[in-house]
Amino acid sequence: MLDDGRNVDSIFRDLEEFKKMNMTYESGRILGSMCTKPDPIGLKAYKMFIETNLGDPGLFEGSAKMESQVIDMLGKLLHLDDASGHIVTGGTEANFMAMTIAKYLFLENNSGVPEVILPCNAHFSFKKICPMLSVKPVYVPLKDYRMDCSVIEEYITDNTMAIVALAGSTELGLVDDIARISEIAQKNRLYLHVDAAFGGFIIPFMKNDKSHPLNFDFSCEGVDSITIDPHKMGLAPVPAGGIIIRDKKHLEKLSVKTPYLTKEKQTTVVGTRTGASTAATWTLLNYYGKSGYKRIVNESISLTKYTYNQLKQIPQIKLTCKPDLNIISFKVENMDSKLLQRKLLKLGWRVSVSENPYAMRLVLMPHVKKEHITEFIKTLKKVIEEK
Ligand code: 0PR
Repeated sequence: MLDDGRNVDSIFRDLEEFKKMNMTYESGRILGSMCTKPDPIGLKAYKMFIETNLGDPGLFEGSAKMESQVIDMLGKLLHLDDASGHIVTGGTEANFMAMTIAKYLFLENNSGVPEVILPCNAHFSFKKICPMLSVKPVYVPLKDYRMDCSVIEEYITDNTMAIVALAGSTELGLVDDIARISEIAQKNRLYLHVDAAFGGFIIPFMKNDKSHPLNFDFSCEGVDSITIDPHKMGLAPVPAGGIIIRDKKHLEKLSVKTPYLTKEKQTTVVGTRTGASTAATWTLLNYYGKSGYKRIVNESISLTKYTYNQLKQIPQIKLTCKPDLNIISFKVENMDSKLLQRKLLKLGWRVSVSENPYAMRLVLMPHVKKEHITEFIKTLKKVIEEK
């Protein structure tokens, strides 16, 4: 740090330079991100509440009221009346809270090392959470890229504290058979957490496909908690994650006394935490309503179908699976995916490569429009043909 401060104009000139180094969502060239350009209405609300701290809610009672209304709205969206939960920093923190609750419940009646059963394709946040909580992860293999429900029970032991299932896997956007997993959890009296960090703001707004229903929420009676992130398909600015909990008593397991604050206790991991994310989410839920989100989601789903069909017509391309949501995975014959990724990057396109399966991954978020895809397909064909 300098001894004396600097001239504000020169600082902002530097800031402009830093900003130029960033990619922008508007360019339509970010094809591997689960975040998108924040909606301007949400952003306006975010800025309006930027100084608020939900860690001391007695000072910001309006913000605290908004948070409880957001949790109520998200609960109802997920078919749960009287939900409890919080707006948190993201999916990682939401999953962390759910796993902590499951561990505390387990320890009430057991003394062994707790185990959590989760699909092999669970998000890497669980690779952080399990060691932090000293919980043993037990990975269940996949069948057709989804958790293989037929073998889950083989992995249950006396030390199993919970099952985790996915509604929108990170790599392929696929949804596990939550209805069936919910029955398994109920039968074995196990805590069930659904990681719908990505799918939570998509599935409730999709047209229902009767031949392939995506039941994933609290309508499945065994589901105890759900991660649902506004900063993904909810269009809220980062950071905005959501944890929704069926049983109020479960959230209370996280309760810690905060004697000198304006409220007696906290049930979040983070102490000082912004009320801006809650304000943005509250605003967007009210502004769009179900019909607005349906429009946004269905535009992304239609573009996904269009892109899928375009890619299908390229003979060298092999698509991994039919998408459930707005993620497409593919390989190019005789071309390494990382090499293709680098070539596309040189041409200005940011595509990610998934590990399992090892393949190119496109996430069709709302900032991606048809004209970007047309341009991208043209570039992709050129790169493939140059080989
Ligand atoms: N659960 C699932 C299913 C996820 O996909 C993610 C993040 C998380 C939990 C964790 O959420 P937070 O990152 O909010 O803690 N999935 C994306 C991923 O890892 C996050 C992301 C978003 C990555 C934007 C890149 C990016 O540009 O791929």
